[in-house]
Amino acid sequence: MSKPTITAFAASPDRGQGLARDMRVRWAFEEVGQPYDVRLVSFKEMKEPAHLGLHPFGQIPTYEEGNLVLFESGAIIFHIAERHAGLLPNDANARARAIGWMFAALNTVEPPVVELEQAEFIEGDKPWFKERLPGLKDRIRVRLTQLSKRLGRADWLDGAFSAGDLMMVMVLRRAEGTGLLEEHPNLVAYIARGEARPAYKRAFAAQLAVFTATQSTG
Ligand code: GTB
Repeated sequence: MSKPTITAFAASPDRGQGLARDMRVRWAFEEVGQPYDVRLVSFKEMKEPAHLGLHPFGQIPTYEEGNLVLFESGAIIFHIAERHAGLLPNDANARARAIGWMFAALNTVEPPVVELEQAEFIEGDKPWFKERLPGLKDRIRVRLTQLSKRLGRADWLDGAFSAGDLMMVMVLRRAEGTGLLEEHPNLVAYIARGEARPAYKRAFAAQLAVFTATQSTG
């Protein structure tokens, strides 16, 4: 495999908190020990033809490796996990379940979290937002409660750490600041277990370095 290149925000809107979706791809690379390059793109560049040729929706992250171009963090992590040991179990059924958790993170847990985030961003100053907020939070609360029950006292969602956990931890991190995670101490501990992994720490430091560099150079 030639060294892959991914794209990430040149100017991190989260100020280095590791919430943008290149963080999950960086973490996957670190878990499997695959070196990678990063090309930083501005918001303007993301909407220009060169980047749109890689990503039809003009977003990050993208993945380039030889002739292969991928977009969508889920597809990229699945690709990395398919080609390297360490993110998906060998047993066929366990592997299918781990992939199922990746989809659950992206399709079932992430949407209400993103909906709240976007509503705050787009409608936060509108008179109706205050009335909408409890409903938006309840939709997240339902999923967190169900997830918390399923996780119970286990370390990871289905046996050993997998790409399903990687994706779920990153999705849960996006709910930080809502006050909802704190209702489930086992989910808070689950996120902390993910963040304590050496691969996570290396990925976090790498994306933080982008923010730190842009700060120091103005
Ligand atoms: N479904 C796609 C995937 O999983 O790859 C979604 C990709 C996506 O939303 N990318 C975002 C993007 O490029 C960056 S991650 N946005 C620019 C655009 O659409 O024009 C989302 C994100 C952005 C900012 C923060 N933050 O500041 O905290 C967190 C997450």
